[in-house]
Amino acid sequence: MKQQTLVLVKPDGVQRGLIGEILSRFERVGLTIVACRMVWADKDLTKEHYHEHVDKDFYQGLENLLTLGPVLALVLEGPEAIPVVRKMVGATEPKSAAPGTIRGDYALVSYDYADSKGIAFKNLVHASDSPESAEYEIHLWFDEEDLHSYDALHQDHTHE
Ligand code: FUP
Repeated sequence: MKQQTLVLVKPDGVQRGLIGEILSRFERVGLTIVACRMVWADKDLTKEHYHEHVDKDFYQGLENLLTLGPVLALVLEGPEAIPVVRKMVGATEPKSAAPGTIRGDYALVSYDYADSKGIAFKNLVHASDSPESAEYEIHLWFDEEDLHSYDALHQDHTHE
């Protein structure tokens, strides 16, 4: 089942110069990039994106983090892309994210540490967690006409 999923390389990932490292991992497993856009999110877009978290204690920190600088917004496509990308991104808390995942390899902060400082933690990437959130998030960050589905040359070997 082919799926599309929304990924954000968040401002911490962009400012650390990790766009290339992160994108190459997604390309390497055989996912295709069907849309890509650099966006400096404002508070309204951040609220819409993280609408589930607006009432949480950590929301202000999360908003500060997402609006700190531009993000790279991407739509990735492939068979079961939503769970595959979540697996590659790793657990929400970098301290617990397994080595080999993006968060586990490039970040380290824990819930306790972030809470003690009153900050949201910098975990580099966002990835949609369900078909419903992917549908909502893709159309929040992109217009339908910006999505370009195509056949990758390696498709025969990765998923056909
Ligand atoms: P995820 O789907 O893994 O990005 O995680 P969530 O949707 O649960 O959380 C969204 C963002 O809020 C995470 F990227 C990190 C941040 N967060 C905190 O900073 N502190 C918390 O206690 C929980 C989440």
